[in-house]
Amino acid sequence: MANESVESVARVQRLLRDVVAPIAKRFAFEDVPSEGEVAGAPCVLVLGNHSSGKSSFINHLLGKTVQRTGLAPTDDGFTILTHGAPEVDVDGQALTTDPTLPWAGLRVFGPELLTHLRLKRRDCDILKSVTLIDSPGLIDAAKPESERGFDFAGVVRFLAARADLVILFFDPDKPGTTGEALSIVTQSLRGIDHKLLIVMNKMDLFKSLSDFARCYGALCWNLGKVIARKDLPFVFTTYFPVDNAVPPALPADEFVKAREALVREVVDAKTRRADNRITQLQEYVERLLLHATIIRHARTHVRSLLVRSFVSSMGLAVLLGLATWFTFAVDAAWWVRGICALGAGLALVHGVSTSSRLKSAAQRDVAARIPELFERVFARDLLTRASGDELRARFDAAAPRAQKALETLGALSFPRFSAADEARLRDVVAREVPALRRVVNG
Ligand SMILES: Nc1nc2c(ncn2[C@@H]2O[C@H](COP(=O)(O)OP(=O)(O)OP(=O)(O)O)[C@@H](O)[C@H]2O)c(=O)[nH]1
Ligand SMILES: [Mg+2]
Repeated sequence: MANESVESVARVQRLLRDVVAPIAKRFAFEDVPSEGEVAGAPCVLVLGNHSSGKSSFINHLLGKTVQRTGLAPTDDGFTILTHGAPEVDVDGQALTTDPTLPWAGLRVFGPELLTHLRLKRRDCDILKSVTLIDSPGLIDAAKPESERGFDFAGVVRFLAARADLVILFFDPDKPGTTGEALSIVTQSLRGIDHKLLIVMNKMDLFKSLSDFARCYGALCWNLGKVIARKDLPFVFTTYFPVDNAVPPALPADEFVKAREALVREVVDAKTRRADNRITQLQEYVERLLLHATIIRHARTHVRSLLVRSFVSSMGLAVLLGLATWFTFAVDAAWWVRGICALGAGLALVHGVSTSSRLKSAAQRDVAARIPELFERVFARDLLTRASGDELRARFDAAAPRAQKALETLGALSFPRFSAADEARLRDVVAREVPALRRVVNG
């Protein structure tokens, strides 16, 4: 790696450790990417429909059969392929507890994922420059977490955020119509267009040009519905030579060129690495800023509710207290004095007990009102910013975590999100990130 890239990766690590991590911790935000993750080898994540040829593609890259392939669903887990000898397989438990490996962050997805996760160390040339990740096939309906056993969309989001290249496979059988493929593109791959490559595989299966055109059109149509861009990304139309396949009916030259271009993209993933680490830092800080801002407003909302209720119930107690004092001053009848004193006492008790009840109710309530708060607080930005959609997408990604933090810990348990902390984070995005990009891109 060029010196500039090494320096910038080290700078990203320092910023995450010294500036960003302490603020993330204060606001119960996700852990910052570990130093191992930031410094780890370039990584390519392969996703796609069940049986679309992901494992065949990986075997093609490796130059030998490492991954099992077949028409029945063959992979129900994630396989990380890295370089090394001797060739060993490491299970999910071991690979997420090994401090020398950058995968400890996957433990948050629970033990069920660990049984669907393995690492294969193989002595293949391409693995010297990239780590490859094979994944379970996407299926017709987005399965709920209970069926997959772990948060599949979350794991894909986690891996995609760390990958330098994400390759999404489709095949003529299901050109983008799979429920899970569409939901993965909308939920987990949002905001990573810059490193997303789309592949339409098994071109050798087409018998005629019209079949090809219909399938290609269907894929673009379906992607157009979920990719929030004016222009569609380039689609690599290709096929991989597999055993017992009949020769392609359509002229194959362009498909072979696309295959070679795709392989080149994988080999060159390392050139994207420093840039992706900077993007990862930027996106993390932007998400954290939004998370802390949501908590700040939730906290202010709860506090002002409490202050208002306290002032109104205490106002009554103070008023009745003054009235009691007055009745004593004018030496009113004993029963008038008694009623006033009793009223003041009751108002005081009521005020104190209401505010403690209100405190827990308001904290529960504000967690559910986050979307409403967001619309109110960011109303101007959502209307006037060219990137209003982006802000909304970032909110959609940040809201569940903020909601959970507020529900479990309560808005009042968080410290104030100070102007100094906010300025520190904004400085990373506005000054440090562009400076790092200038160093990397020359
Ligand atoms: N004709 C043809 N067959 C292919 C091509 N790529 C893969 N296949 C075949 O399609 C079947 C599925 O391929 P896999 O590589 O196992 O697909 P996968 O995406 O890994 O499938 P899952 O792991 O089950 O999601 C296998 O029988 C492959 O031999 C291709 O380009 N053309
Ligand atoms: Mg497979």
